[in-house]
Amino acid sequence: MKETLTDKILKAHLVSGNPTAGEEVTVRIDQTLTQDATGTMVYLQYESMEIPRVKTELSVSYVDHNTLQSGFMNMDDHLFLQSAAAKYGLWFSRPGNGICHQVHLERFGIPGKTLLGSDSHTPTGGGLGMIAIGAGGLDVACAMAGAPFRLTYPQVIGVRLTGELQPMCSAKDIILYLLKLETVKGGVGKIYEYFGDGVKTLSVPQRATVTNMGAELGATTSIFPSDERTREFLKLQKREEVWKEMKADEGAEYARVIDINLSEIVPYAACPHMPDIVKPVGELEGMPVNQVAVGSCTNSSINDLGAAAEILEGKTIAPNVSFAIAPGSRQVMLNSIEAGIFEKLIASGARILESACGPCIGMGFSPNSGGVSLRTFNRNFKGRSGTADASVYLVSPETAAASALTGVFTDPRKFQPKTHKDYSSFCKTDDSMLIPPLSPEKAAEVEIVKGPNIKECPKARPIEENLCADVVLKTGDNITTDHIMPAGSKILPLRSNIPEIAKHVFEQVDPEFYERALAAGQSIIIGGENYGQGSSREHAALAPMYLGVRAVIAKSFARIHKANLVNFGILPLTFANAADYDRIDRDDRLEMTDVIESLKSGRPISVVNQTKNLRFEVLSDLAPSSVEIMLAGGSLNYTKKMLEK
Ligand code: MIC
Ligand code: SF4
Repeated sequence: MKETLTDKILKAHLVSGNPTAGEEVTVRIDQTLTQDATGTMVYLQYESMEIPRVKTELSVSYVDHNTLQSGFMNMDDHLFLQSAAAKYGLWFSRPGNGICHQVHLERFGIPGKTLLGSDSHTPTGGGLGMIAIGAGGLDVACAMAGAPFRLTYPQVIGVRLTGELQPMCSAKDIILYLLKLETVKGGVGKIYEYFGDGVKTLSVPQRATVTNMGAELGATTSIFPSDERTREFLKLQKREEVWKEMKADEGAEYARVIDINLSEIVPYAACPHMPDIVKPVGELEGMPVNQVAVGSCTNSSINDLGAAAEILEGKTIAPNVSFAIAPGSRQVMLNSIEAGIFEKLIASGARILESACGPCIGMGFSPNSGGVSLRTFNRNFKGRSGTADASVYLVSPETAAASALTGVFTDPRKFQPKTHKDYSSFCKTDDSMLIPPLSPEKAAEVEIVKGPNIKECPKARPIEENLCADVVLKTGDNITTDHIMPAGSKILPLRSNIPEIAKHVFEQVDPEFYERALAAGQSIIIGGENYGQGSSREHAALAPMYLGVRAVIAKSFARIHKANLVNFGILPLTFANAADYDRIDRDDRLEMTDVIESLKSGRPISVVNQTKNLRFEVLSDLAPSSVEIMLAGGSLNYTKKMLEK
């Protein structure tokens, strides 16, 4: 049979199950990555499994999110993570070394391997021909402990690229165009596999921009073949020995094929407040801009900074614009200095930020009230920038730079710079901020350091046969994990302290949620379509669990969040008849009976709305193992038992 690249890699890693779209399978994980904001919980959970050393081929703990250290909490977390990495045999990427996805691509990714990361943009590794999947922290902890990763075998969508990008049009515009076509929920249960003649025209960092932001499609991941361009990239990274060719068989069958002619791609922008509200930049031209930022794991390679620098060379940004850049890694920063890119950017008026997530997650550089901010990032959810009423547009580095210069939304094709260089040969590697794993003997002596803000991870409860609880919140469609568990510089430092961070659950949606949920004791949330899209943060399940949320009934769920709900013992259910959504209100009392029986037999669960005296049915499409997890009281208990066996 002619196989897709996805099939080849997944089948080579298959541990159990039938590799057919929609079926549950488990796969072996070769590499893992964590970042600090999700990582503290990961290592607390790993610690409780009592496994002396990680069982993966390679695991890396990065610090890139919480690097704004106003107070002791963040640095305490960094030291905890450093000591846990030393104790359990991981690499540690020190704060300031760069964004996990950028550094992993440069220093660790290997074509054909599987990578599981506790961050939703882990699919960046797909740019190198890896199956790189974002997951909740607990799943990553389990993978480090040697457990295979459970996933629904995806549908493989082929994206055939032809033609070549035109000057000033960029990889970001390709993925924005795809988001326009497919929407933020179009990719649930799917892997986007790129193929065709156009592939070779894209460098690895360009491919990584596309696979990174494929996360916004809701996809399991995205992947490019590993070819001569991949070899070139790895050679520059002095890692050519890990290269191998990886591609789909000629004539492989995809569930569906999307054709994209790169020559027809124009500059696009995702408009407030969703990555799929995409318009050509031409339609937005002339709108005044207050702020511009180039960086994030989507667009912070040397060529991204170089493209911006070429537009700005010898000129000064508009007086109404504040312009910042955050290089993706120290390596990118050092090479950009050598290539003269930094000089051009600084001379044009750019503010230089640290190599970290920074403004992407609301860690500084928040826009002014009601401000318009153009960012080369991947998410523009309302309030994520730290300014509730700001309008954030997601654009390419070219559009960002052109608009910084003019002070208004500008199609970059108006600026054809004197030079248009490929800077990728500026590639001195820099591992000075990477600490390798210790030997098992030395690791055994390491003491794990925990500051006072690091509190134990609360435990899930097994589900019960009957559940009677109030609806504490009813939401609309596309609720993101940023709505459920906001981030930003004030809340992120509480990631290691669930009782404290729980006070902020749904804060922007309903400021009284916390008090009401606490008072209810146990409760149910009603959601619309694509509930829980966006980040992998398990805090969006953990903190509601801590507040007594026992079930979420929604029209549909995003993949990672649904898995996180199961991991922490919250039942994800969908309406058998979507119209029932309209017949429930906040504060209604719902009663479910025979829950366990129905889950096991796959029958719908019957729900009585006691307040309205109505009956309706909800469905659970949980695989048998997920039902087992719910019965065991969460994934940690379940995995411990499995590993003991
Ligand atoms: C994000 O981009 O939303 C984050 C912050 O990187 C998250 C992880 C987190 O919340 O810690 C993600 O994408 O998974
Ligand atoms: Fe960091 Fe932003 Fe990338 Fe998330 S999307 S990993 S916050 S740079």
